[in-house]
Amino acid sequence: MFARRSFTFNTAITRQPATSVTNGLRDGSGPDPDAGLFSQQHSNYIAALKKAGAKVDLLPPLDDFPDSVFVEDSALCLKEAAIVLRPGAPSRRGEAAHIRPALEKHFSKVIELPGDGLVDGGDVLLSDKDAFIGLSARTNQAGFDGLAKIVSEFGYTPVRIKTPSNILHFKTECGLLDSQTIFATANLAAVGCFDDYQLIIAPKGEEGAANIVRFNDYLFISKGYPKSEALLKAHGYKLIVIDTNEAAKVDGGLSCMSLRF
Ligand code: CIR
Repeated sequence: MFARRSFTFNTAITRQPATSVTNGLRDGSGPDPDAGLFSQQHSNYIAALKKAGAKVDLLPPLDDFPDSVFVEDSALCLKEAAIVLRPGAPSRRGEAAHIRPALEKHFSKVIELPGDGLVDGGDVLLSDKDAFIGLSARTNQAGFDGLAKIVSEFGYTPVRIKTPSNILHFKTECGLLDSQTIFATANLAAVGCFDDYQLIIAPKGEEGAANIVRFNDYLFISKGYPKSEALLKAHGYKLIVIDTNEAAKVDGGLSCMSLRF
C-alpha cells in the first residue's frame, strides 16, 4: 500500500547557506568552511535534486542561524503532512519557526512536535513502513515519544534506537537505498536495528559515504568515496556524486541539506 513512499518525491525544500555558516557547530576544532565554496557546492546539490526530478524551493539565508542550511533537522516531511521539530542544539532551536511558513506553502497539514521533547530530523530515517528514530545528543526520549505518536497515525512503525555516542545523528551513518535496503556503517549496523532489511555496509575507511540520499531513480553520494561508488554501482544504483567537502567541515552531509517529499 505504501510502496516506494520512502524515495518517490517531487519537491525539495533547501535553504541558501548564510555567510555565518563559517560559525556552524562542529565536533572538535576543524577549519571553518569557506562560505563561497559552500555556496557553489550547494548549487551543485540543487542541480542534482532537479536532475532527479525535484521542484526545488530555495529559501533565503538566515544569518542569525549559522546551521540553517541544514534544513533537514528542523522538520520531518511525510506524504500527507509535515512536522515541525524542535532541534536539540540550543543555537538551532529558532530554525523551526523559520521553516514553518515554507512547510505551510506545500502542506495543508503542518503539525507541531507536541510537548517539550527534542528531535533533530537527522535522527529520523523513514522506510516505506518504519520510522527509525535515533536517540542522540540532539534527540531525547520525550522527543521520540511525541514523534512516535504522530508517525504512527500515518502508518509508520516507530523504531527507537540508541545511536552510538560517537555518531552525531542517526543518519550520519546510514541511508535508504530502496524500500528493502539500507546502506550503513559497520558501527551503526552492529546496533542490530536493520535486521529486517538487506544491508550494504560502507567499506572500511569510507564511513563518511553512508549518509546518502535516494531521490526517485537516483542515489546521491558524497565525493571522495571510490570504493562505495563502485560497490553501489555494482548493485545497480544510478549515482550522482556531489562534493560536500565544505558541509563536512561543520558535520553536515547530503541528507541534511534538503527536505524531500
Ligand atoms: C549541527 O551540528 O547541527 C550542524 N553543524 C550539522 C548538522 C547536520 N545535520 C544532519 O546531519 N542532519
